Amino acid sequence: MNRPLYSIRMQASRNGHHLSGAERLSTAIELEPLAADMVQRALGHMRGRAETIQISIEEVAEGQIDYVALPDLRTYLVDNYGQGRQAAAGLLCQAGVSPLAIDTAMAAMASGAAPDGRSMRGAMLIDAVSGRRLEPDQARGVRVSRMDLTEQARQELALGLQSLGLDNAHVREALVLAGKVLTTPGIVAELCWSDDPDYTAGYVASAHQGYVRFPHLKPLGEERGGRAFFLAAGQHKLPELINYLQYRPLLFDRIGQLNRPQPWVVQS
Ligand code: PML
Ligand code: MG
Repeated sequence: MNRPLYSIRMQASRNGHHLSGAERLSTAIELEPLAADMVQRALGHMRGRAETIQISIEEVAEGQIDYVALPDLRTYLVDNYGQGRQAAAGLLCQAGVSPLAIDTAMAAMASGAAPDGRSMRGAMLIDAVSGRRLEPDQARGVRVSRMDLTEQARQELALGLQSLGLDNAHVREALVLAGKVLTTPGIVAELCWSDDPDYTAGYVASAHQGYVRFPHLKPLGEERGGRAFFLAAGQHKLPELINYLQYRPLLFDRIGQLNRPQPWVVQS
């Protein structure tokens, strides 16, 4: 990639509520088309046209960029969101998250994790054992930004996802975001399901399992969704952790294994 790189971020809202967001790292020449795409996305969102769109662009210092590999991707086919959530809970448990913390996250995401019962703009931070919520602002949550793919990794990922019928913005962007979350010191796992009513998929991500998707983690038509990052118990260095998620620039220059979907086998 040519230098310098810029962080470009979009945040759109309607009626004072979060609608859509996007974040990329880009060269100067790509900034204008990217900004135009982001505006289009905010104006054409299926949950309504954005009333407020904020785009911010900041140069990223070259020496700060880390280069890493994306996690492996796996899809387990489940019959419905009930089975999906059970399967997701099983994987989170294996990653060291307690049943209490899993329940806290799923209950909050299902009922709207923000105080007004809507989805949060960013992620919840949850102690992986006590289930205590730790994000300083429970309306906003913590947003992850300043991460992207190198051009070559972007092309490889698009080709690989195409061959699985999965090359859409939800998958590409969530995989990159989860990839950064998994490099964050102090985070043991992530749970996410979409807040877009027509998109029922979600995933669990952890260092050992990689990015594990389920086509159903919520009912069709449901707008409540979001993200929970589970923090290693009792080792909360919140300012450092939040600073890393928001500001540490990360470029993925290698993709992981992209596995064919397989049926979820119910564990007895
Ligand atoms: C979102 O875009 O709202 C989150 C999507 C999470 C699942 C993406 C996938 O299908 O892997
Ligand atoms: Mg969304």
